[in-house]
Amino acid sequence: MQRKLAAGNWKMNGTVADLSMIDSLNSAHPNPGCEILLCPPAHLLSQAVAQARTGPVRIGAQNCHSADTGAYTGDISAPMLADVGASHVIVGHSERREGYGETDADVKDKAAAAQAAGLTPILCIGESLEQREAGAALDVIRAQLAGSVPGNNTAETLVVAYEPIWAIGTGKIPTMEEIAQVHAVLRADLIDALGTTGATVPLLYGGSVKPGNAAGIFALDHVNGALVGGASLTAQDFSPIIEALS
Ligand code: G2H
Repeated sequence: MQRKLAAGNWKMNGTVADLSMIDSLNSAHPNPGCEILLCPPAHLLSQAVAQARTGPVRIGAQNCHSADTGAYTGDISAPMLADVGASHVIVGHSERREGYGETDADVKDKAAAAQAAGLTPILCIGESLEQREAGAALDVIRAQLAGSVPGNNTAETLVVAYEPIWAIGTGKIPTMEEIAQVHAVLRADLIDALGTTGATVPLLYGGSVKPGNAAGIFALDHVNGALVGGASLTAQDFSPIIEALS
């Protein structure tokens, strides 16, 4: 059985005042049927961790460097994130792959660094619209999975998120059949690569998940939760998504 995870990715949004959302989620979901994770920007992590302590909400980061320390101005390492109490870190989001040229090898190194620091990487993969229209979606995501998953994994130390790039922040989502097809292929590949661990690694869908479409997506086989962007910025939007998964 896979763990269920509702993960919010705030991207470059959020202020100290917005962290009050953590209190709202902690009181609204005292015993949730899924893990709840919020990934605010790095400057809010310490305070978010402190604020989350009284309930089930956990705090993750949006990126890490693959080195532990060094002359990397502006970067943050996985041990630093663990030091402030983060539990997860997103790696390989398409906004990092596209905007910062991160390759599968970079993502694999970051995921391995996260695991070595005791963090669970949420490893993102997904095809562009051009790749989907060319009929190459499955080949692209399978290659990204094969190239990005680090060597040593347990069901507790890896989460994979399928995020079609064209669905991110656009309000468009694939058909339920398309999501189900991709997740079935990813599950099979994870089992091939990781054996029994691959059967239990949580597989998330991400890309324009909203209160109105979450239940339909969560009903699909091999969908164990969601990586949510825009709809994770307020408790009003994120709570019903958590409830749909619980
Ligand atoms: C995809 C998702 C969060 P949104 O990037 O990872 O964002 O839900 O806004 O499409």
